[in-house]
Amino acid sequence: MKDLQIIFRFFIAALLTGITLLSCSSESATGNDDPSQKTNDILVDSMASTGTIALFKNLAELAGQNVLFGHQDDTAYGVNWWAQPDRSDVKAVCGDYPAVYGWDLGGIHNTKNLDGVDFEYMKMLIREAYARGGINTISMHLDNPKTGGDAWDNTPAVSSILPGGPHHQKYLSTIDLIAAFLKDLKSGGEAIPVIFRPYHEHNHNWPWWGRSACPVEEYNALWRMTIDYLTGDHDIHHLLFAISPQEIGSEADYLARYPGDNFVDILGLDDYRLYNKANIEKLGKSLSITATLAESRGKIAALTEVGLDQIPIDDWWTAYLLPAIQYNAQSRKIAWALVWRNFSVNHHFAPYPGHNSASDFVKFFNHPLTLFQSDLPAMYTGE
Ligand code: BMA
Repeated sequence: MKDLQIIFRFFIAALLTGITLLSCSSESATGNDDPSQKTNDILVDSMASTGTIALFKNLAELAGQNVLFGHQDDTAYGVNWWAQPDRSDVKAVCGDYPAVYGWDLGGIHNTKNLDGVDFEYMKMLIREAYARGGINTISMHLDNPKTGGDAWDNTPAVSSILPGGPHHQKYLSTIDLIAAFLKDLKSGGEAIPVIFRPYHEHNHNWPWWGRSACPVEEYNALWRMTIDYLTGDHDIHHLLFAISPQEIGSEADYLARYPGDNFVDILGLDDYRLYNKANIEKLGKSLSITATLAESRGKIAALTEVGLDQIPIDDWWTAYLLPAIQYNAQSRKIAWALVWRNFSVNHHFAPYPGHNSASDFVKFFNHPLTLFQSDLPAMYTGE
């Protein structure tokens, strides 16, 4: 066992050296002219904080051995409760918090996000999750910047917010609000590392940054502009950048809308097709494709969104989700799998006490592959 561990550590060290060498061969997206401020050669942000670099390396080390469980808005609310200290439906069912906590900055102009979570309260929950050693990931269902409609208003808008466009400055002021939120995520003066996942599901048609509303060049320009603005103008250095197309079928499919390796740290996948057994293979293959692409680029893969609304299948966790993740040696290399929010009895993706899938979820929790909050090693330290 010990020998195996030594061999494994050697393998990981070799992998990380490989990652460094691979990344050295290309300019970092946010490369700074002043080499003294450079902290790393492996991330999008060449000035990323020590904790952010450690988070990436620790996730890379865990991937392949374990899969972290994540849940959107886990501690903010659940089925039949709202904003209660330390409460979590996941914890109520299995005794532990998730390892990954998802949040969303849609509605950043208001005091509450699009789903009613107060932004100041969300900051507090992010700090609490970090204090427990958990991992925070942030998506953004931002309103359509041209029409003022919601994220699902797919009236073309991106060309109008790119440099030179009539809504460019106004859009940057929205990103200023995002930046202010991110800068406020501190613990003892140190910025809390966050996995930032903007403009998700961009190969589908529903959002204004989606396929029908914006050509690939515009999407890539939007992605790069946002990242450059946050890391450059705002000097924010505690982010890992995750991209997440939805339900892809091939490598070409995945890369059809992709801003480039210099702008992506984590290759995610969102997939909501796991409602029958035939689709276990579909998800397994998609994960395998995603993980293989990530591996060849020195990046991390993740199942950034997955789930079945209301989970009407009693053994969904161990007979659907686990087999999809364990489909092959590649698919199981994803670092985490995050299910969506628990809003109500009619809209939830994790079980709550008394739920028909609760006992199967406990089996999923006890499975050696899955990691929850208390299973996590220190994620923000290490060489
Ligand atoms: C969707 C639903 C919506 C919600 C949105 C953003 O999948 O849960 O109710 O507003 O995500 O969280």
